[in-house]
Amino acid sequence: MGKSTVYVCFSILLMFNIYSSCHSSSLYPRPSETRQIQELNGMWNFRADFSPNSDRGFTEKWFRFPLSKTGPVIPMPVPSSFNDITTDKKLRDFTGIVWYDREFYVSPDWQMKRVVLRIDSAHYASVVYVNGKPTLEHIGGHLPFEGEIATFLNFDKVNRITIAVNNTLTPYTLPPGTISHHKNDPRYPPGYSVQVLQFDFFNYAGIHRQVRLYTTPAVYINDITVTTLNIQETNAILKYAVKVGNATQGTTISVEVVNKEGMVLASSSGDSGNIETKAAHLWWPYTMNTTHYGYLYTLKIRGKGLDFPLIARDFNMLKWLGANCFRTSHYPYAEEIMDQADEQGIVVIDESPAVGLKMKVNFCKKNLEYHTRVMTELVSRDKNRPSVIAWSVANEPKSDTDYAADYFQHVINYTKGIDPTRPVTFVSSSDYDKDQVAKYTDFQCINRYYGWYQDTGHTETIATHLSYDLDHWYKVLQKPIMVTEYGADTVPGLHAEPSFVFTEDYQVEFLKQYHAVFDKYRTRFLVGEMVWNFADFMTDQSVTRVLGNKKGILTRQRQPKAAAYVLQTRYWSMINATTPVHDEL
Ligand code: GCB
Repeated sequence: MGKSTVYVCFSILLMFNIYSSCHSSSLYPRPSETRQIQELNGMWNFRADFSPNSDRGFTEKWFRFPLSKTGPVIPMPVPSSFNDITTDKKLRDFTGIVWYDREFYVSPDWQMKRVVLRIDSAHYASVVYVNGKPTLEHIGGHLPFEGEIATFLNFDKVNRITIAVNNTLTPYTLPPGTISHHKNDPRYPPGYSVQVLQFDFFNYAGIHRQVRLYTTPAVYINDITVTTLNIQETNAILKYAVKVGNATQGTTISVEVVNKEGMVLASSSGDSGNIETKAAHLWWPYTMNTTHYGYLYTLKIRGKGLDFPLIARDFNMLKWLGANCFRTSHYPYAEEIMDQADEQGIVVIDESPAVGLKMKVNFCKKNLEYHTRVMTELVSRDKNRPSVIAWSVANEPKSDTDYAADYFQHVINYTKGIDPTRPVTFVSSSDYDKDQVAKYTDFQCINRYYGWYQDTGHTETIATHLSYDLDHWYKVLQKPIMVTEYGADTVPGLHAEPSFVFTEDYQVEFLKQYHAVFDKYRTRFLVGEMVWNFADFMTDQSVTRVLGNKKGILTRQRQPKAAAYVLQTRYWSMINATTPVHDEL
């Protein structure tokens, strides 16, 4: 009997009985005169459900009691991915449902307030119980969700929160995956099945980001949207819209524009309108000012398993390199990372988790609906961020098909509809003459691996390939183009002269070939270059990956390989030079 690949039969959505319940959240919790925050981060109790269909927890209703009463538990930090915490291989590679719980108290003062539970990200689908009662459900691993929980809380005794998280990826999840079953195959252990991924990073899972309670008054601000209508020197006209929850007839809304020092610059009233303000400063990347043009350069950083020291280190390294942009490949990053991009002047192309849409079934109607819902969640989370200059709806889908064209025409137009102020793109790995989706984007991103996956070892072919490619893409599209990936796997410390694949010398030579071509095109229609990758990262096990993807210019510990110095010299010389004009745009 051979290997068979079938779609996961215990669909996560069925198992959790979640079809439509989704409480997306747009305003990040911030303490104020009227809002208090209580963190639920820290060590939780944890157990993976290793039963054959990973459904014992639900059939035995583990959420009714403390997890420690229904079986063994281990301590698990929240936020984190559970995979790399223990030395248990079975847990690292686990596919199915894991359970978390912990106890907490809330102040009796909160009894009169709205209490909201917010989970910034749990991968992939979650059901949340408070004191044994189902409270929240969410599908999707990279965006926040929240809900009111006051009615479930005890104010005079301890509370328990239990969260079940299923990391199974199916053809109907974003990103999609399949489960390969080898049931009744004597060459495999009984019941053997394995998660098959359609993308190139480890499917880290668990409660990745912060879990918090916060309070609001009974009448509260639910959402705010701010767009800049016009700016003349330092006079700006801002358009705003405020959504109020539980508004009553007597509810009034006052709006103030406040600068960083807390000084009120302008004010208005009403739930929407325009405000004119003086002393406005346009947000610029730290590498640019008004005399510079928008050429962007750089890379991807890590977005899973929220880690403040790592975030700080990454932004230090971005600035050390002189990089001014990143794409959130291939899923939305933590809000704390986005805050740093806003604060520190780093441009972001904000990408959805739609990576690896390769099979026809991934483009079905159900997925299309879900994909637009994810875009809504992403846009509502990040719409007010000055650093976000564009939305990327997907990375490397099968864009050379008519079904992808129909699907993405819809997703791209939908995204433009919910945010008419920003360009929308997707990242293509197709050829210029085969791609059927690029015609719908505002600018086009392409990933290219000449001298690596193609003509491996032959850096002398890079210049001709790349020039040919860029010329033809531009001829067809007549719009700005960005190379969002180019790179070579490099094991730190490996050297060979003349260069050889996987050595630091090869990565340096390889990148220099690309840069020579970019320099010819960046005064024309090429609007950005992003090396793949900022740092090495973990992937599934495969014969092409040596403990992960090694295309980082930094190691996974964020130390430079030789190529990092090549990029540092390049980026800083661009910062210090008079910036090119895009003649053809
Ligand atoms: C790609 C993918 C990225 C991979 C990269 C590689 O085209 O977008 O996720 O990691 O290639 O190194 O193969």
